[in-house]
Amino acid sequence: MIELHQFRPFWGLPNASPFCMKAETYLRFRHIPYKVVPSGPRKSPTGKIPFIVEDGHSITDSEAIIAHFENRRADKLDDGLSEADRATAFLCASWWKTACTGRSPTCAGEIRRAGRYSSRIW
Ligand SMILES: N[C@@H](CCC(=O)N[C@@H](CS)C(=O)NCC(=O)O)C(=O)O
Repeated sequence: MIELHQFRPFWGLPNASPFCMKAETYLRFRHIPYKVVPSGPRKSPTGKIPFIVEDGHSITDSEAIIAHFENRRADKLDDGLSEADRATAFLCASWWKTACTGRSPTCAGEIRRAGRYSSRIW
């Protein structure tokens, strides 16, 4: 069984960490069996959570966790999305990461990168 190491539920949310919530939402969406192990950054190999442990191997970073499972699948998460939808999804994900890490108050770079996905809307 895959172990998902993350914070306990908090503030009425499944998780106060957007990264933990993202990883858990992905596992639920893909119907991948897992069990939550309440944890914290100090227990993580990289000092950040979430991380998973599968067959004794750990994977940290929500993006790496998702990529780990997506690489095993023929059907991809964004199959069926239009170019415009892909661009919007990319923009939202990029903005959210920027907002969470507090790196930049603007989305200019993300908008330009999203533009590469869809010449029709940018
Ligand atoms: N890029 C990582 C970010 C994970 C992250 O920043 N987690 C925070 C909790 S929301 C953390 O563990 N912070 C501890 C620290 O930075 O010391 C991911 O997507 O999983």
